[in-house]
Amino acid sequence: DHNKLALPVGTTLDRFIMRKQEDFPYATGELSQLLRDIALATKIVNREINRSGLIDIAGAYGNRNVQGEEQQKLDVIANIRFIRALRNGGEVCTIISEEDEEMIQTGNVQGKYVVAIDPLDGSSNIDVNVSIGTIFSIYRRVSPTGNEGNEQDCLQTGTHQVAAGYVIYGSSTMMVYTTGNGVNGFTYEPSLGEFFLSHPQITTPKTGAIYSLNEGNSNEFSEAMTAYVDHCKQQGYSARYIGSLVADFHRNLLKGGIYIYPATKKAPNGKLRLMYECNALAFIVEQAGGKSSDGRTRTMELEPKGMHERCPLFIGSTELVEKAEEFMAREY
Ligand code: AHM
Ligand code: MG
Repeated sequence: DHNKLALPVGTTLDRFIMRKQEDFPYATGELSQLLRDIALATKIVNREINRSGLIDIAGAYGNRNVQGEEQQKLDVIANIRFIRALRNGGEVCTIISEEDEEMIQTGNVQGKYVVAIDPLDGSSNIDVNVSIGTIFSIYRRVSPTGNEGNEQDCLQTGTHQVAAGYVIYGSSTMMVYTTGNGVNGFTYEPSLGEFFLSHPQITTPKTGAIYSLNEGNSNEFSEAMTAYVDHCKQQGYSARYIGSLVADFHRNLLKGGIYIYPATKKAPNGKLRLMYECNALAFIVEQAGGKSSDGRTRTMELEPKGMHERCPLFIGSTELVEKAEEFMAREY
């Protein structure tokens, strides 16, 4: 059965998506098209990001774009690019975006899919030339086609994701995604404008020696959380925190480790968003053999109540997440 053979390193993303579709004999190709739409938008956003350092220089000469508008911020540009690609692609009826309070109707009422996206995460890192990312989840709509998508379509639990991925705009640009059959990573070759398979079938180490959280908030931690951080230090783990979720997650996925954005006294649900940050990474980490929870409940089983809802995030190597959950379960 040739379809089940692993595809070689160097396979282009387009070819990879096409070949994977052949694994599902009744697939219509719509999900494949949707993934290609996202990849296309990613290339455009990548180009904008790479030029971002020059925008201020251009600005200093009073440059405006052709419409005479001031240059927009990159997270706004990324949002526009992804929405446009998903609208033009036609497979998506409704989008939830970190950048928009309300759901976005694409007008494609026949579209079978719903996308939740953080178009540019970690945007406070742009101005200082540090890695940033895009995060996305794809769901099949539950309401019948022919109408706009509704809240029920947008507020499914993470277990219903049909695909999820992220893009890291780092020293290289990479796209990592899953359709529920393992995780694959593709590295962008800018001179060719193509993503190539570079990290086939990613598995995350069962354990690791990196812990990633914002310890500046430690006065706001619960006793259980403080005890777990002490445990990490006693174990001699390295602290690594970029402050850019995708970059911190990506490093830990490859090297083994745990990323935590805990509940704090000021922010009892933490900071990160369930629908377009946590669920996607949870799907990926589980597909790579790792774990994700809010400290108690599996992330993908959390019942979403709102599109922009927050939840604590404990994600990474299975042994480390389980140990952290043990601490969180203790009474203090
Ligand atoms: P953003 O969506 O406003 O960009 O915030 C999300 C970012 C994550 O990338 C990162 O992990 C986290 O915020 C860092 O938060 P903090 O600065 O509180 O440690
Ligand atoms: Mg974000």
